[in-house]
Amino acid sequence: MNTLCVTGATSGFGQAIAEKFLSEGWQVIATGRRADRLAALKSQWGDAVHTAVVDMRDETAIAGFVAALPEGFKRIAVLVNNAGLALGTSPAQRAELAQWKQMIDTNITGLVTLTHALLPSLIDSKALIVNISSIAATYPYTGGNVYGGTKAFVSQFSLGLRSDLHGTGVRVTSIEPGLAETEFTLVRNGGDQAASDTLYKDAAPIVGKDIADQVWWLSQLPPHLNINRLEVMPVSQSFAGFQIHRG
Ligand code: NDP
Ligand code: 8X3
Repeated sequence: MNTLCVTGATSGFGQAIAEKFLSEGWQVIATGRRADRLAALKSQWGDAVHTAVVDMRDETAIAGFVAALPEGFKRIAVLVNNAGLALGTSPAQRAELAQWKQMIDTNITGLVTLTHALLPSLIDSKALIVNISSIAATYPYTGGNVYGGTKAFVSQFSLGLRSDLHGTGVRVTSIEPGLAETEFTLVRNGGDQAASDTLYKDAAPIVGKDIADQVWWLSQLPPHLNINRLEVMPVSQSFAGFQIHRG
């Protein structure tokens, strides 16, 4: 049976990706910090899912998680590095350093730590690695500062991995979504549900299922094809101009 490993499977994209692959008959390794959400997934899907509480900022926890993968879940066909977050919307000069560090520790350090630990086995299984980046990797916006920087890293690291893994059969894709209604904005704004609702209101944003369907499509491509990056926006979202300060 094919196995998917997805980080940050307790909500949003990660949960939708886990559920999509489970519903298609795959085995899934699902991680996150919230044990109750992982327990709910486990109780619904039983032996098809292996859950593990892993804080992506904790290198020891990541190593322990990889070492403790059950025998039947060791051969991973698709790794989705999804766990991540944005914190704050303030411009750099008013941002909190602790929030910047948490984004870097999660979105960059955690992602590369897990990838590094799994790489020998991913090469062995000629796996597909999907890294969840963002449109913020390419398009700057006020208040996006470090979050955008972490996602630029994810996109560039994905291309670098492709280069390094040349000839191994491993495929690497970065998905770069735009406006998507998950718990992302709730987290970014410290639990402010009204701020989240306002952002997505009447915008027909991307939802978790949309990205899960893209990951599924990637997993079903013939093994000679690699999608390097996949930039996805809702139709309601497009581009604005540069800002000019006068005087
Ligand atoms: P959610 O907040 O709904 O999901 C984020 C997931 O990441 C949760 O499962 C959360 O689990 C997990 N996570 C966060 N921090 C940690 C940590 N320290 N250790 C382990 N897991 C962690 O948001 P999304 O589904 O939207 O976000 C998923 C990815 O998509 C992120 O990388 C985000 O940057 C990216 N993205 C989101 C977009 C959007 O507009 N929604 C657009 C583009 C990209 P838990 O809290 O249980 O640990
Ligand atoms: C999330 C998309 O535009 O809020 O990565 O940065 S955006």
